[in-house]
Amino acid sequence: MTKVITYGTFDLLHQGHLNLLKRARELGDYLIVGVTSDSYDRGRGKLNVRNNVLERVAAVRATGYADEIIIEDYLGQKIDDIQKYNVDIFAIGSDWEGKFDYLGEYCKVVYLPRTEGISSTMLRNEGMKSIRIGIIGSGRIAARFVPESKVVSGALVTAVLNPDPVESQRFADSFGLKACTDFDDFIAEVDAVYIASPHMTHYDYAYRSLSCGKHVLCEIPMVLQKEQAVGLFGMAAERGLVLMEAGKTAFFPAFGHIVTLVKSGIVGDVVDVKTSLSKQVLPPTRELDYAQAGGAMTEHAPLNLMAIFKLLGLDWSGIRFHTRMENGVDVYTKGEIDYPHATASFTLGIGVKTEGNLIVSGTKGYVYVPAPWWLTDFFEVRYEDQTRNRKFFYSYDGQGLRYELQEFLSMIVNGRRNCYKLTPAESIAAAEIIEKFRNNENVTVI
Ligand code: C2G
Repeated sequence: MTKVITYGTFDLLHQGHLNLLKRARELGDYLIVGVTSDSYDRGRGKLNVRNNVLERVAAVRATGYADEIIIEDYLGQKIDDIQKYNVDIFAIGSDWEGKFDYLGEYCKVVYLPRTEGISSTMLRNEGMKSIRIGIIGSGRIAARFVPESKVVSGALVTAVLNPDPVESQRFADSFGLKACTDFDDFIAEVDAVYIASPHMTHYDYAYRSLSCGKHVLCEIPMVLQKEQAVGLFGMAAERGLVLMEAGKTAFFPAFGHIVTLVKSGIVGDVVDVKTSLSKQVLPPTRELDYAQAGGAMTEHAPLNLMAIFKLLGLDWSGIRFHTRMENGVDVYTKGEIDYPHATASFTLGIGVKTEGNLIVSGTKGYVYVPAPWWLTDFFEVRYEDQTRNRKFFYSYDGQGLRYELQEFLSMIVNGRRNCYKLTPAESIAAAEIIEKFRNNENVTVI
């Protein structure tokens, strides 16, 4: 009996897939189809897959060509499968020509002709008009955002707003965008906005954009007061718009895995979460400017609080801060948060250097995420018995901003209005804690 194996995502199953499966089946007597898992696809940069793995497996089964269906979940699995299932032929479409020659050591490799004129990407884009995105602000993060947007299907950055005409034009020229200096001209050009302007301008821009019926993705910290956050999320809900805080790490593949592993009890009950993040900056810069709400808290608290909230929830009861101030700006702040059955702390610096790791301590073991934890692609679960330690790697692509944008777009396009990766309640709680600090509540100056 000749056994054939082939792999694919098989999203929005189409004639090209059918032809491929039929030809693969005809190469032998028994066809195994490896359907990629959702997390494996995300890991290899396929961010826009529409059908989930169960739907894709069902679609492949319905073709009648597969004698057996398996799930492909990790890099290198093909070699394992070929040996495990005693496969004679590995078949794949000719768009992969040459890429799988290395499997020739284990079985015969056949590249089958690809069907021209049809693809999942084409079907995904069909009837879907691009979402025109305007960027408010033209600084460092805005410049990183534009290239990232190119890999998210349906995203089209078209305009930039900066009241300074020279800045606006410079940014627009470097990315081929329309330069705007007036909000009304700008907002008329777009379906959604990405707010990447200085902190103090976020609320006003978000409010005005939502008032004009536009979806909003807003950089951290979204706002500096709880009531402002409550107001904006209320407004978005009332108008059926998406409002999302761009806490990038919350959308990283590895961070999502840490949360799900911890929730499933891999370290037992969580008793402590400790996060730290420092980025030293030199004057003159916005981060060190009191008038622009600079400081370690406004700069770094949102991501660190996000991690604490995701791991311990929102039923915290108290918070204390210790801080070092220079020229009215906190260059170092340590916060301690009380939970009914746990403790949490964050250590943030812009004028002080600390280690930048994340440690989740539990009754059975702990998760260690090395610096820079907020750009997570690796973490380790450690136990008293070191032989049980496990390391996990989940790479992210590019600058990592594509994941938050992909979620934002997916919510808009699919009419979904809830996002579990970073919820409104979590963003509101972050704003509340930043506000407490700025109001000097429980702050000890050191
Ligand atoms: N295919 C085809 N003709 C098309 C489109 C796709 O023959 N018009 C083939 C592909 O070449 C592949 C299979 O259909 O053999 C599945 O394609 P995808 O769903 O795009 O999956 P892919 O990303 O190619 O997965 O481990 C996964 C594999 O490496 C490939």
